[in-house]
Amino acid sequence: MDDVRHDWSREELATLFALPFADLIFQAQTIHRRHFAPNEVQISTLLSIKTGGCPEDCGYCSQSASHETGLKASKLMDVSAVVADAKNAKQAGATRFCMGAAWRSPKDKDLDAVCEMVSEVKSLGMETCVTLGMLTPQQASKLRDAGLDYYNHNIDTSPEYYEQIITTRTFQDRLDTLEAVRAAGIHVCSGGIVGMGENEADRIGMIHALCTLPQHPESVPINMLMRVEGTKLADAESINALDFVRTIAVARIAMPKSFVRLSAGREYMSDEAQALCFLAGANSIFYGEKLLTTPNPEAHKDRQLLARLGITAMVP
Ligand code: SAM
Ligand code: DTB
Ligand code: SF4
Repeated sequence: MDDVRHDWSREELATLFALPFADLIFQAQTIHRRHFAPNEVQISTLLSIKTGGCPEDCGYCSQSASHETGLKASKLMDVSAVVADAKNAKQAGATRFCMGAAWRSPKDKDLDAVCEMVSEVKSLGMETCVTLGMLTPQQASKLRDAGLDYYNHNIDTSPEYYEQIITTRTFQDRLDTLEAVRAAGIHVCSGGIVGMGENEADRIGMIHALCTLPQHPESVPINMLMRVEGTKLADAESINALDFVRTIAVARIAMPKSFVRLSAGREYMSDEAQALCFLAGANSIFYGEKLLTTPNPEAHKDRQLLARLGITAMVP
């Protein structure tokens, strides 16, 4: 059954959010089982290949030069060090390696080094993903030619709430890069962050923007804000676990064939809350003790949790 739609209205998504919890989860689980093996998750590991000193002012981010977070800025890593990290991630069980850089957009010289990282990590037999900020169509084509599988570029929040969070670029800038990535034939990874003081209408607006794209992102990360001391959002009102699970469920229903990633924030979630996220259709996680600059559950804890839930790692 083809239940993939691109004509969702915000009202329809609002109706889903308002369902009794069990009805929402039942719908999400039904759709999940139609398209995916229900007890498998895709496993990615992150590495910050260029940390801090970013000229953008994203209110949530530890790496923005506008924030005093005590984070030490560093240069782009050497290709050999990145490959060594990727080998460790593969050994630990990750099948995708995601490399993130704190750039507004890559310089051409830096892009050449990233292309080298992509082709070397790919030759280890891993899927590759990078997130480097805004791209021109030419830069996207270069990454494609290097063999890049996924490009991560989040829309972060609703179009309406966007300028409360970021003033150095527009929502449309994000859409333009997503279009360049799609046109180059690279898989799109795009999602957002909740727990930034947004309301339910913003969560609806964020999912609406994703599920009405001409093609849904293959991967949709839903991050719970990691509140970082020194950022504008250090004291943002957190989202409760059940509202977070609802956000995952609505994303699953609205984008039936996409991987929905339970992303940042697992470090502070109970096992039970994570289990509900999987039940709501999340089928991808970041694995390994660190996200980019903030903590993630220890690998042994995750192995234990997945084993207790009878969930296995997906083989791509
Ligand atoms: N600089 C590039 C960009 O912003 O597109 C790539 C790296 S950036 C750190 C990647 C994504 O991480 C952001 O778009 C945002 O969605 C997410 N992120 C950053 N800081 C976060 C935080 N404190 N909590 C949750 N997600 C966060
Ligand atoms: C995504 O959606 N989440 C990841 C990845 N894409 C690049 C990043 C999470 C970052 C959390 C904050 C940090 O560790 O700095
Ligand atoms: Fe820079 Fe990306 Fe952080 Fe924004 S989210 S400040 S663009 S590293």
